[in-house]
Amino acid sequence: MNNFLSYLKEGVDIFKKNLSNEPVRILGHLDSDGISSSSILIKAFHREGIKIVYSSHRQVDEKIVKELGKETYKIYFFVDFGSNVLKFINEHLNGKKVFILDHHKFEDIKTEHHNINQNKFGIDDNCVSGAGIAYLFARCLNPKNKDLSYLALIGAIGDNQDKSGFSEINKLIVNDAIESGNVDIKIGLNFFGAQSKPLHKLISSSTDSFIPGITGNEVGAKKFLEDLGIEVMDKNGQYRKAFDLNKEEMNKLITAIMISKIDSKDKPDDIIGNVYTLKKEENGETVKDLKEFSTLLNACGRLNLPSLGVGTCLGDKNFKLKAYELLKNYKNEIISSMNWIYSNRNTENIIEKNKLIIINAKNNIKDTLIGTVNSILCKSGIFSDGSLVVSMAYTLDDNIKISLRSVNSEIDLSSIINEICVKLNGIGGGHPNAAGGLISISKEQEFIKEIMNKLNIQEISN
Ligand SMILES: [Mn+2]
Repeated sequence: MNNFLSYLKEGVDIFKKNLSNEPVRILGHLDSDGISSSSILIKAFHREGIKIVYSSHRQVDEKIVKELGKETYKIYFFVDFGSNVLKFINEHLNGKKVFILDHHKFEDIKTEHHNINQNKFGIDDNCVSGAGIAYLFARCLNPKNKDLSYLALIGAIGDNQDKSGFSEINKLIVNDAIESGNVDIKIGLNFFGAQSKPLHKLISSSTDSFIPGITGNEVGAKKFLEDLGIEVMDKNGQYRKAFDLNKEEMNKLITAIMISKIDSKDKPDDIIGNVYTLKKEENGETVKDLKEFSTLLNACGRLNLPSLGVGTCLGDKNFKLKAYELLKNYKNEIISSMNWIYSNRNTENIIEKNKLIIINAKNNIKDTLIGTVNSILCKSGIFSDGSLVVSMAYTLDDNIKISLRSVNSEIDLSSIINEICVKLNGIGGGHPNAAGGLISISKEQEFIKEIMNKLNIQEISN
């Protein structure tokens, strides 16, 4: 890790040397990690009086890099992506200073530019997020930026890096977040929505963890709480939330949930974990809980309004309220997408063969939501362990966006999707446990055939 940090410092020094009065160009990925990464740089540069021009993108490819080459900026930042287009950066951004702050695996190509990526130093892409690298860059630029560490945690949570506890570089960032006094870390219920959902809804709507009699059953959840002697409503007739419970009630609830999960396959302690909250926010604010904050940013990105996310990260109240409104729409879109899937099982749109599930949503699910929907689906408990779920949706420009997730399988999804998509003249990649790709709509049937072949072979060999 120290080698990585000294390499990063070299990059910061070169950046400082090359600064002028001209604006710095920042490009960021469109997801929660990309938006928090960009916000960190924007805030840090603002503090130094550095002007910026920012845009965000679903992915970066040769076309975008080529366009950038025509712009007159001298310094470019790629955050949470860019390591996949090193070749094109070499080709089209010659003579400019380019800083790539990315954590994805990449093909190591010689470059004059500054590819600041922990993979170079043998550190896995799960140990730090794009926002984490952007944060370390900012902190090195000015120690004052330590107060932005919470944004790095939001990025890491957005990339699911907290699932089995933060490691390596992320741990260092957690320490900064504690030291800066912004973030509170407590062991608590590991369910999504602790700030925004009433308690009975919180425990019944969890897709991370299945609790018999409670998951998907609000009435059951209410009864469960009442049986424990935990009031569902307060004296004013308002539904209580997790933070309204006293310590004794919370302990009782956690124990009872663990007991009811004893026979299930997931580890009972999945339901408790670190809960990260922002001290300065009021209870009940969506952005108080870093998990919910991260989802808010994802919603802004997926619905193509990343600036609302950046505004929220920078602390702008109006942007935040607009982002909340957007989050509502986002949830409704996801719910109707899930409903489409449930009502299309056993039709030609969904193939279910052994442990392979192929969902061809065509125009019925937004391409920007297909990955999220797929993730929720894999956590919902409807498919058995070891299942691989491929979801496909049409894009506006006649391509198909593909998402590949598994239900607790160790198979490297990223290499599977890469191999097939490249064979079909498309692109594919991602992480071992969450991968995706893009192919032309003309390859729809060919893709389905290829993936069926490929995964059946995988299944036998595993
Ligand atoms: Mn990322």
